[in-house]
Amino acid sequence: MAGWKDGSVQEKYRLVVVGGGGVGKSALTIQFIQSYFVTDYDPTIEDSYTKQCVIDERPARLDILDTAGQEEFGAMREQYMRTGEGFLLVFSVTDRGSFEEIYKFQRQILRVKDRDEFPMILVGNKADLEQQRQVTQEEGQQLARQLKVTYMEASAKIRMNVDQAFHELVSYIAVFQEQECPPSPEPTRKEKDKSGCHCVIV
Ligand SMILES: Nc1nc2c(ncn2[C@@H]2O[C@H](COP(=O)(O)OP(=O)(O)OP(=O)(O)O)[C@@H](O)[C@H]2O)c(=O)[nH]1
Ligand SMILES: [Mg+2]
Repeated sequence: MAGWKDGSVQEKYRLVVVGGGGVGKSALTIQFIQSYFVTDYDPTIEDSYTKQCVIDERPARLDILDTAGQEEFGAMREQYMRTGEGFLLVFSVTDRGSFEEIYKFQRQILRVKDRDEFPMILVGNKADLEQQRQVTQEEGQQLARQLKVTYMEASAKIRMNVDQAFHELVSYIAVFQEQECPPSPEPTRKEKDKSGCHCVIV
């Protein structure tokens, strides 16, 4: 559910930014929240941010978790996957390895959520570095089709598709949550819920 138990009527969404080390998760998040580009690389352990915005003409509060890409900080992964309501799967178009890791992140999210589908967006970051590109746009699109998510190329540096990626994810979460059956008190509702949920938007 979007709402928390504080009585507020405002929609709240918990977004999680995942992907390999150095792909630009923090740079995208900080560009989105604070509108500047971080040039230094300071590996993240875990940072959270809040942003108020209007999405699909509705006020919303986004709680964004910027996670660790580096494996040694990956211990909290299952925990944030459990609480996240939508995920940005980020790789760098200049780093083939980060592209190949995406599948693993998606599998883990779906396993933790016990779902076949869940709100996610595939983001190919660092699209400004055309000369260093190791993943083509077609390959990104192909992977997205395979994962049943939308693909967006982005650049935290030139602020390309930054707002769009976050906003689009929130729209997917809203659609997904509307399609969900009314929340049941048991945390382990399974087959019934799954049947009605098709949140693929291409
Ligand atoms: N040219 C270019 N550089 C970028 C872009 N996004 C991030 N970078 C740079 O890439 C490096 C790593 O960026 P981070 O945002 O720290 O990467 P991260 O995914 O948060 O890394 P971890 O926290 O270790 O998981 C930094 O030096 C950034 O300035 C981009 O869109 N274009
Ligand atoms: Mg980071």
